[in-house]
Amino acid sequence: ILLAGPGLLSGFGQAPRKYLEKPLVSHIYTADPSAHVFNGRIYIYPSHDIDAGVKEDDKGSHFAMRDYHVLSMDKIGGKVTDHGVALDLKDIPWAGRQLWAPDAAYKNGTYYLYFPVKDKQDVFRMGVATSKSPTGPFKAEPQPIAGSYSIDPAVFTDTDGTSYMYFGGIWGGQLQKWASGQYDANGSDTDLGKPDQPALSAKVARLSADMLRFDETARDVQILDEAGKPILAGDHNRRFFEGGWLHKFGGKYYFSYSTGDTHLLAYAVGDSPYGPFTYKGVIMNPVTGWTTHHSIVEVKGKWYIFYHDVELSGKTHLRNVKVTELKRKPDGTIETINP
Ligand code: FUB
Repeated sequence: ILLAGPGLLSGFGQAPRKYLEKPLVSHIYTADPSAHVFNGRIYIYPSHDIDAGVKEDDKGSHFAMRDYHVLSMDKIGGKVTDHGVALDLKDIPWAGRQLWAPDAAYKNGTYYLYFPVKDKQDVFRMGVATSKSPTGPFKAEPQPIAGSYSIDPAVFTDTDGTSYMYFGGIWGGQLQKWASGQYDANGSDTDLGKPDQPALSAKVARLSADMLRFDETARDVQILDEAGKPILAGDHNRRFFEGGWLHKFGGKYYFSYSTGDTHLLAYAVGDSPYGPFTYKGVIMNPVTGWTTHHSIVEVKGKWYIFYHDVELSGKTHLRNVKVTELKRKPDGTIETINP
């Protein structure tokens, strides 16, 4: 965990940058911010952290969230509005527990909220809920998305209008339990224990035109090193852990993600939404707290990264969302942020 402030870290050859780095709200705990611009306004779809009194463990059982709030603001640095409960666990017919990191999308007059939650058998699935307003309330579909599993949905819509969902997370996110194609309840709670083998991949699936289904079986999001070889499972500084996000810049596809137990946000670049993606570096060094989870969005010609740390509480399961500017070098590579 890096304890230095931005003032101590400004001398690494980077141009001076303005860090906003204040919790966006402090009346509730928020995490996993997925930010979008809809009709010129910035909307943030975070997890709503609570202290549910569940003992901390490596499966993330203490992240026992029960609803979502949507936040919005008219500009970066502007007043943040909390629009109240947008979706409640009790209104999702198939859900058991743990509403984790959501994302949202818009198409043809409807807003879609995508969310991971454990079903009544304690298996993470992805759900979708709809609303005519970006702030909800959202109505959940009666069943999870068929073929979905694990956590951390991130929906990217390409310039041709095709939408894709990226998802997955190892350890408590259960991705490793699907390695055979079927859920293995007795599978590992961490990874496959094969450090010399290619790491487990995030998944991507094209969404149907109505945005409610997968249009194909989910594929691997391959991350390669500069030599074109898959990043290995033992390479904890570079392998995918959770919290994937896809954005497009300069005609290239940037897949960014959390490395989990090494607490980095890393990224890889490809020529197609399906990849493969070549590892390029670190977007953000560790924040205070165990997890970090981000989204990247363009607002009025500038790029921003939304992320979280635990400044307000000092507790790993009570997080607060923040935003800062994302800067690129002339070749399109991203400057590493020292939060
Ligand atoms: O908020 C619960 C989980 O913590 C998310 O799904 C992960 O990405 C991590 O941030």
